[in-house]
Amino acid sequence: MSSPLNPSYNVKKRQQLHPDHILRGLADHDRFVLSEAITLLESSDPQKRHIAETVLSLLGPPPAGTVRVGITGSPGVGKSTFIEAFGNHLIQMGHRPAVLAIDPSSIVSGGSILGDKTRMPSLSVHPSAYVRPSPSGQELGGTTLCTSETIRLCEATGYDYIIVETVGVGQSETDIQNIADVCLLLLQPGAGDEIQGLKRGIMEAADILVINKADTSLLQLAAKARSFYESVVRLFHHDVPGWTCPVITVSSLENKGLDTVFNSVRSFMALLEGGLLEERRRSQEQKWFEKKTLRLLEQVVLGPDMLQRLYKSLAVEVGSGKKSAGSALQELNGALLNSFRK
Ligand SMILES: Nc1nc2c(ncn2[C@@H]2O[C@H](COP(=O)(O)OP(=O)(O)OP(=O)(O)O)[C@@H](O)[C@H]2O)c(=O)[nH]1
Ligand SMILES: [Mg+2]
Repeated sequence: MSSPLNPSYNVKKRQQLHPDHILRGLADHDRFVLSEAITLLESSDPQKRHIAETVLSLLGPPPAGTVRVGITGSPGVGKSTFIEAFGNHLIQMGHRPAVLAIDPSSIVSGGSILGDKTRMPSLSVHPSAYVRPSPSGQELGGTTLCTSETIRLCEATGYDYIIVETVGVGQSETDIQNIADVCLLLLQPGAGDEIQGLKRGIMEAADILVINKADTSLLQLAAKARSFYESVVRLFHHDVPGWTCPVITVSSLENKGLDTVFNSVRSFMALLEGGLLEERRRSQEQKWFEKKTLRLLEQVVLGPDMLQRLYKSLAVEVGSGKKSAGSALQELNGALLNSFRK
């Protein structure tokens, strides 16, 4: 039905949803079109997703020289505040940062807080930057299933530093490794105990350790934390030959140490040049394909109503102790085989 207020609304909307319109907008560095494209990608409507996927398939290889930075760290360590400061530093150095903040959305309620934009007040309104909070949906890895495609859309719009902030580190923390070229792990002074809570995988996935909140008033504590983490880092072997994970003290609130982080990121990227970067991104693409395939299989297999209902009722029965997981699995397996035979 056309809008009684603006009869041309639907026509305009249709044009906006056309892949050509989106491709032109991205090439023109139009952030509104970028936002539209990401919304289509994240949509649960297969037709809308199809438009975004068509756009992606027409983009061609990513532009040279883009840097994908992953930021992890415990809740409250200062990831968003660091990104606000680091992003502004990047702009001063002539770059165009795009920030993808993955918001923890409740799997139970499906809600999302989407509060990170407000924690990056100057970056989110800066004409050279782009900040996009995305709900993490059902992904447990702290990244959304769409993130690597969203990165491609940002790169196509001319952003050259794509920064991804993940939710916490308690889940499948190493997931960020599958989308970023360089991973920064944020820590804070006086939290040596924090290391106990961090899983080995998180330390191994980190390319640069950043001790945030190293404010002027906390310099001594920060120096102690730094030497502690330097000794920890020596225990790990980094998979990029010639790289030792640096430990850098930073105060995001006082804008200190940001140039050191920037130089470290550049040194690391320089090491990846000459083959390693392509290799990393290809292997990430493969992992992303595998993940998407599993999601596709899930949709195809559990798509039919009858199987969906059976799966849900079996899950409840297993949860309430009425059935063992093994016998429920057998029942589901039988129903699946039956449905394929039909
Ligand atoms: N003193 C000091 N406080 C900081 C610094 N960076 C961040 N904070 C404070 O730490 C608190 C948490 O900061 P956020 O940036 O929201 O932390 P986060 O890691 O993004 O938090 P989540 O996204 O909720 O996991 C805020 O009150 C910040 O003001 C810093 O360099 N120094
Ligand atoms: Mg945050």
